[in-house]
Amino acid sequence: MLESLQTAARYLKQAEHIVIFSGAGVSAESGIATFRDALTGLWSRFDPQRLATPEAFQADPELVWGWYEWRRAQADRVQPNPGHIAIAELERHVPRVTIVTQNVDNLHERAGSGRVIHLHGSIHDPRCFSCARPMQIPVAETEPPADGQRTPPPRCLNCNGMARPGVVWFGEALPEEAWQAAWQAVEECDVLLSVGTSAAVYPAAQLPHLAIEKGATVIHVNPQPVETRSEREIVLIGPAGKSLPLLLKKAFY
Ligand code: BV8
Ligand code: ZN
Repeated sequence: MLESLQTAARYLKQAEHIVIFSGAGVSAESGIATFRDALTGLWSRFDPQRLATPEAFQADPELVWGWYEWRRAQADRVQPNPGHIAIAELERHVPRVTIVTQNVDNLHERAGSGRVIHLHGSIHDPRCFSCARPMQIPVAETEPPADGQRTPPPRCLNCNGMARPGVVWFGEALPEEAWQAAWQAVEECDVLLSVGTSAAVYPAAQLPHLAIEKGATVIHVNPQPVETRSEREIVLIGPAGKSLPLLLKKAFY
């Protein structure tokens, strides 16, 4: 690990433009379960890939809306962790930093990161399922029960349609502008820091491969081993909340 940390720090120090490609793992130490663990209680018997779809919402809006409201309340209750904070601090040392997240929480923003590209939308931007009009829906005052509850989605004032979470469900296209901006940033970067993702979801998971193709160095930060295919990939095994502060210390202090 030490040798890879030193090598990674050297690339970070020389970088002009870094892309941080983050997944659910970067929010794990804040207490937000990763996508696959986000199904407890009421939802534990569901497969997330089946629940995070327009079909599931149309079949049972109260079940799906309840799941997202439980997750939204959880995201509001937790704090950014040292991993998010180290990522925000990078902007003080590297001329150009672009954050491309698969996450639907706003912990990068709350840690102080400037521009954050959300490939899979945001749980904080509900909108009307029918007319797509943004809807301001305060998070429930009362803490949702631990095992979650079915909740009828509020109705749109414009067309009486149901509120839906502002996330990209499986089978839905990624926001065009976000995808283009992410693709361009990855094409131009010197280093792509892939933090806390199993890179199992497409098209987002193409981005680290694009970085390698364009000659960048890819640094993976993950407690689990990551399979690599190029000698320009470095793996730092460990939780983001520990590895990222260490990496910045090595590179800039
Ligand atoms: C699309 C929002 C087309 C919702 C999410 C077959 C092959 C290839 C593709 C497909 C296929 N069948 C279907 C598809 C397409 C599908 C897809 O990729 N499916 C996969 C499962 C095979 N993709 C889509 O449907 C996409 N759309 O293709 O549209 C189209 C085009 C035009 C017109 C119409 C349609 C849309 C995908 C977006 C889905 N929405 N999120 C919600 O959150 O509820 S994805 C969701 O799952 C998360 O956002 C996350 O990105 C993803 C994975 O979740 P997790 O596994 O929890 O997180 P992650 O992968 O990041 O894993 C956690 C990692 O962290 C682990 O590696 C772990 O070791 C690590 N970790 C843990 N602790 C720590 C840590 N790391 C660091 N520190 C720690 N402390
Ligand atoms: Zn509407």
